[in-house]
Amino acid sequence: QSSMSYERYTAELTNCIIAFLSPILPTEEEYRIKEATRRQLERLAAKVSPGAKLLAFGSMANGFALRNSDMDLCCLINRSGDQEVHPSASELVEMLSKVIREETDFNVLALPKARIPIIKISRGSTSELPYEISCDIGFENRLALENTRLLLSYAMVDPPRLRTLVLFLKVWTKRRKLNSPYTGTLSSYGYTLLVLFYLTHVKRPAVLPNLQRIPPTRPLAPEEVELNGHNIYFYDDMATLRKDWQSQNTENVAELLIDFFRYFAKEHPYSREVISLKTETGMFGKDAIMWNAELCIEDPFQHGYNVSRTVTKDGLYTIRGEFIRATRILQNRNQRVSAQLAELCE
Ligand code: 3AT
Ligand code: MG
Repeated sequence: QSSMSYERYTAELTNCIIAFLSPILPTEEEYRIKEATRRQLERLAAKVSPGAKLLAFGSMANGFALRNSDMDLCCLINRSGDQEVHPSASELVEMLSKVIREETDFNVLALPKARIPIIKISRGSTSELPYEISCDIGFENRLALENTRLLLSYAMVDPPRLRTLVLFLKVWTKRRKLNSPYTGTLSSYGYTLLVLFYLTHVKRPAVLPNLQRIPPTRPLAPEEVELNGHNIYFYDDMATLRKDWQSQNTENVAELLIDFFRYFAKEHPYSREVISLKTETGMFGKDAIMWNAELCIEDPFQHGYNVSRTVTKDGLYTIRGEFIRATRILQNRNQRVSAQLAELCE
């Protein structure tokens, strides 16, 4: 096939992907209702601990949300007050879940004994409020707020391509049942890191710069560099970056998606390398002790922490099988692009 027809094909597939996503993005109204819910819960948290804040993280805060995605909330306790002793996360879970039960109509599940104590709340949709709410409240999870800000900053560097790719992969992984860390596959956060790795470190010319390796242009306060012993620095002056950094890569979303599937189907050295966004090359060699999991993706901030530790041997086999299937479907040009997308997400 000539390159012209490939160009036309990928342009058409790109449009089709954008059209496919548009009806499943959250509406303004959904954002408003979720924000109102956050504020309602924040008022209740302040009753339990004066000055407490409830901040959104995850997809509702980083620009990678689909319609009806869960809300991830993080409760930050005001520690500047004069109280000597602060309640533990488990105690906060007990206290706040009680107040939420008493004062709202949410279903509340408190998990004070979990490794990371959280409150899960939910409410079905009603005729007045046609939105389901499903929300996790955690405590003092400041690293999650920072990695949310990192993802948001990447989303702002190249909104059309990165956002479209991540959103499409989210739909695809959910429809193909590859998005369940509890049963051996990978979380949305993990897939998002794969896309960032691919766009920053695999694709040439790179689509994204490595924000964690661009030197700061102003003096930094200590709390911008370190959090609980983790280096959380990344370049976040997006106004300047958008002037200074222009990707030389002109590929469209479909070309990038096809090559993403091909790379993770056939090329990625799963058994040898750890993916690590913050490094110069995006990878370092596995060692037998720390990095012995099937799939290794180091968290951008938590040194030595494998985001994909939930992925089992079977899980990775399934995921790779799906990358191969996707590559095959997108190679079959006898189908219309809309039919390709439908088959891909069947
Ligand atoms: P959905 O739209 O809910 O599918 P999401 O973007 O909200 O996707 P997740 O629900 O997977 O992503 O995760 C929400 C946030 O929780 C993202 C990140 O700040 C934190 N997080 C999730 N998984 C991990 C992990 N394994 N390690 C560290 N942080 C994590
Ligand atoms: Mg989420």
